[in-house]
Amino acid sequence: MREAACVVLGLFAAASIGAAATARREPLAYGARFARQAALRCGGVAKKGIFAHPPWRGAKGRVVGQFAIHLNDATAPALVFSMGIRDGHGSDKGVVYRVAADGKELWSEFHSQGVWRPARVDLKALAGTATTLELAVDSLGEHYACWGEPRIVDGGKVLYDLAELAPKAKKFVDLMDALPDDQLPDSLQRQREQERRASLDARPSPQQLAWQELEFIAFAHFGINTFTNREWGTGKEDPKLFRPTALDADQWVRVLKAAGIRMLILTAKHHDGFCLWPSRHTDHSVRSSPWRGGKGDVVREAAEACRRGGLKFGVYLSPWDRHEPSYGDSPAYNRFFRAQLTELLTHYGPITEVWFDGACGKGPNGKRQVYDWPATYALVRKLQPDALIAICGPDVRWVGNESGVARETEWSVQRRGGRMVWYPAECDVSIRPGWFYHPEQDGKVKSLERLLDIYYKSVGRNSVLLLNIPPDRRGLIHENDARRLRELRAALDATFAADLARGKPAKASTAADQEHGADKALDGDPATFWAAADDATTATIELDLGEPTRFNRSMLQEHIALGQRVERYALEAWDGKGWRPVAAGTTIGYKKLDRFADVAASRVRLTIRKARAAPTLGHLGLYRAPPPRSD
Ligand code: FUL
Repeated sequence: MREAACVVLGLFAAASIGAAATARREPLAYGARFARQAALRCGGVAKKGIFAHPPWRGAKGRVVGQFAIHLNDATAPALVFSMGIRDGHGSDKGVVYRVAADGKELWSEFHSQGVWRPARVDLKALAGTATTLELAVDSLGEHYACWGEPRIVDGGKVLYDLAELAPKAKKFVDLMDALPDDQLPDSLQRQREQERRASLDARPSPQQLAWQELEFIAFAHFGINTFTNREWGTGKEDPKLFRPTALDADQWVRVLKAAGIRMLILTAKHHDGFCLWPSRHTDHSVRSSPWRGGKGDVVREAAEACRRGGLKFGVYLSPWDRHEPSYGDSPAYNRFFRAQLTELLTHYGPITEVWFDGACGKGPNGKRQVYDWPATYALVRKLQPDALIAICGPDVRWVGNESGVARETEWSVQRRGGRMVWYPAECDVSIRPGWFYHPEQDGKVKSLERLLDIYYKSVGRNSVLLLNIPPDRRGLIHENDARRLRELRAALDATFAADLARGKPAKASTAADQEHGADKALDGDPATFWAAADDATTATIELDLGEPTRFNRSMLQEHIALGQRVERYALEAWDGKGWRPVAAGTTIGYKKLDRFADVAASRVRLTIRKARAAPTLGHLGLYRAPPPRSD
C-alpha cells in the first residue's frame, strides 16, 4: 500500500524546527545542498544516504529537508540512520543533527567525527498520522554532514527510504536564525526585501476573510470505514455494510453549535470511493446499502441540518478513488471526478469549502492518476463561485501536519507560483486518534487540556481549526466526544467572556488619523481599527486599566482586510518601577493568542517592534483564564 502513500502534494510551507527557529526560510541558496548520494563516504565506508551541506563561507546556518509521510498503518515507527562527517571534512566544530515532526523538534545530537555513528529516533507518537518530517543540520558552515541510509521502519518493515525520497523533498536553508539582516548575503537581502514589498499587495478575498472569521470548523469523517473499522478502505467493501441505525444530522449540528463550531465539512467520498450521496456515476454508494431502503442521502441530510442550524457546509471529495475502475486512466477518471463534483456542487445548496485531499495512488492499470486541477478549479468557480478550494487548491493552505498546530510565525501571505498571494492556513486534527470512528477509541477522545492547547496553537496562531468529530455506527456523535466539546466551549467561554481591556483609555505612539486611534483596538467593534501613520513600521500602544487587574491571556488581531504586516511584537506590564515582559511573538495576523502566568498590573504596553508596513490592530484584548480544575 506504500505506493499509494505518495500523499499530500508538496503544499507545505516551511515549518519551524526547534523553539528558536523563525519560519522565514529562503529557498536553498548560498552554497547549501541537500541531496541523495548513492555512495556517501565517511571513515572510508560508503553508504547510500543524504548529503547535507549547510551554507559556507563561515556563515552559520541550517539546511533542512522536509518529507511528507503517512504512518496511517504503522504501529511502532522509528527513524534510523547513521551520522557521519564526510571524509576529509571533519573537525572538532562538528554539526548538530536535528529531527522534527510537524514543526516540533523530536531529537538532536552533536556529531563531529569522520565515522558512521548509528542513530534511532522513536516516532511512535506519530503512528496513525500523516506528518511532515524534517531532517536538519546546523553548522558553522564548515562541514559536510551525511545521513547514512535514513529510513523509516516499523518493526522489520521499511516504510520509507528517505534517501530515495530526498530529490523530491522540500528543501530549505535557514540563515535567518543566526544572521542579522545586514550580514545576510546581498542576494538574500534583496530577495527578502522584494518579498516583503510584494507581500503588501496580497489581501484576502471577501470569501477568505469570511472563512477566517469562522475560526473553528469541523470535519465529519463518516463512511464505509465507520462500519469496517478501518482508516483507509480498499474500495472492495460491500456497500451493504453501511447501515447506521439512528443517523441524525440534527444531533451533529446541535453538538457542533454548542461547541461554537461554525461549519461542517463532510467526507462525501473518502479514498475507498464509497459515496455518501446516491451518485449517478457509480454503484458504490448509499444507494446500494440497506440504509433508508437505499433511498438515503447523507450529504443531503447533513447539508439540510446545517442550513436549519445556521452552520456553513462543506464537502471533502477524495480525488484518490480505490474503487473506481477508471482511476489511473487519467482523462477518463478526470471526467468521472468532475461529474461527481458537479453533483455535489449543484444538488445541495451553497457549499462554503471544497476539500481536496492530496492522497493519490496508482489505478488498476498500474498507472498513477494525473489530476486535471485547472479544469477542476474552473468547475468549482463556475458552480459555486463563493466556495473556497482547500488543500489541493488555491484558497486555503494545509498547515503541513495533522496535529492541529500552526507555526509560531504563521504568514497568510505565501509564495505560490512565483507570486506572493493570500493563502491562509487551516489546521486539521481529529478529536480521536483516528479520522474515522472506532469503538475501541471511545476512551481516547483528546483531553480538554490537549484540545485547549490545540485551540491556542491553531486559532491562536493565525489559522482556522478544523477539528474532526467522526459520527459512530449509529450515525450519531458519540456521547464522549459531545461531552468533551461542551467542556471545551465552557473553558473557552470562561476565559474569553470578559475582555478586561475593553473600553479602557489608551494612547498610541502613532496613528494614521483621528478615525484610527488606539481606542479603536479596544472598542470591541471588529469593523473599526487602529492604524499607524503611513510611514511607521514600529509603534507602541499603552493602556490604562485604571486599577491593578489580573490577567493571563492576550488576544491581538490585525485588520487583515489590509493584509498581514506585523513581524515582531512584545507585551509588557508596568510593575511600579519599570516595564516587565509579559509575552512576545512574531506574526499576529487574524488572531494571535498568548498564554502566560497571572500578571497584575494597571498599565500595559504593546510594542510593535517590526512590521512590513504601517501596522494595524482591530483588537487588543486581555483575559483571565480561571485556574485549571484540580479534580
Ligand atoms: C488524509 C487522509 O488520508 C486521511 O484519511 C484523512 O482524510 C485526512 C484528513 O487526510 O490525507
